[in-house]
Amino acid sequence: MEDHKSGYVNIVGQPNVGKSTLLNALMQQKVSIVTSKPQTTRHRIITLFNDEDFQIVFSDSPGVMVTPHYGMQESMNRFAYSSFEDADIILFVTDIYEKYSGDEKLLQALETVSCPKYLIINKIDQDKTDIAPSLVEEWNSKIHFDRSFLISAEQNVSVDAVFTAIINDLPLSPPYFSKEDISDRSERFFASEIIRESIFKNYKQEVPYSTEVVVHAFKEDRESAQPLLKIYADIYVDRKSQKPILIGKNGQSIKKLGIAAREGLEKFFEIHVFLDLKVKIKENWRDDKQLLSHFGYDQ
Ligand SMILES: Nc1nc2c(ncn2[C@@H]2O[C@H](COP(=O)(O)OP(=O)(O)OP(=O)(O)O)[C@@H](O)[C@H]2O)c(=O)[nH]1
Ligand SMILES: [Mg+2]
Repeated sequence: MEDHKSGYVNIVGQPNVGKSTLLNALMQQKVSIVTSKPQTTRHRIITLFNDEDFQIVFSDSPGVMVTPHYGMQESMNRFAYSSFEDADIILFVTDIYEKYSGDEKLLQALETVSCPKYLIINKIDQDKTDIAPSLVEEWNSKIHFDRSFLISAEQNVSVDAVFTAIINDLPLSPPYFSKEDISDRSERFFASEIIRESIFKNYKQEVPYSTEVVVHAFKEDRESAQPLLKIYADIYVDRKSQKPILIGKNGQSIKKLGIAAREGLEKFFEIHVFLDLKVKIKENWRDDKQLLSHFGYDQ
């Protein structure tokens, strides 16, 4: 136990750069939802990589925003910035499309944090003009990073090098969590995230951003001949006009959503799933303190 290593490895960066994709690649399994839209991740999600000699406490976080518009986004930013407070190692993820950021608050947080920090330039699989090395230089001329990596989280390029560096830099410490655990989040949370991922993938414009998913019943049906997980979830929208959009003509859209979400849930929980989705309206929930707290956006 004296040689045991453990610590918080916190993934931070701007929206859509591939933070959650990197987390999944490091964990070697899907734990965080990924979509092509920015602001997919809304909470800090702790997941554990357990081994006999070490426990990595990974933390995924929302992408930091310069100007949050809703109470919900302010909370997301608070969650993101809290990642600087308990980090043993910071993974700052950016991609080949993002130039040195003008987000002073983010840069200052990166500069002042004293733990090892890695610069991770992602999506090099799309780097047709070989711009990545100059980006490493540019970022390092502004902030001192302890290590720099060019990776493709999606195609698993050099993710192993990041993992090896983490093990090397992880402090000596007993484990923070039970080695039986894989996350600090409940199965209901993961279920609601997987449903939300399908909403992000199936709807356009404002709809994904104005929805919240709450799983209110989650139970394994042991009576049925085949093991079956029953999940009942409410989808909250923040304007009346969005309910018919979610449901679609003759219920076509929500049916399509249900099929996609069920597939994602079955893959994650490795069991047949019955999914019941209801759409409810909570006007302006994204700015309603009480509802935000109810939906888990306070800290
Ligand atoms: N080509 C390419 N695309 C990637 C790579 N990594 C992530 N992506 C894509 O980039 C998009 C955003 O990925 P996410 O992992 O959701 O990004 P994120 O930083 O967690 O985003 P937020 O949660 O919104 O802050 C998705 O469409 C991913 O498929 C990569 O290495 N190469
Ligand atoms: Mg994310």
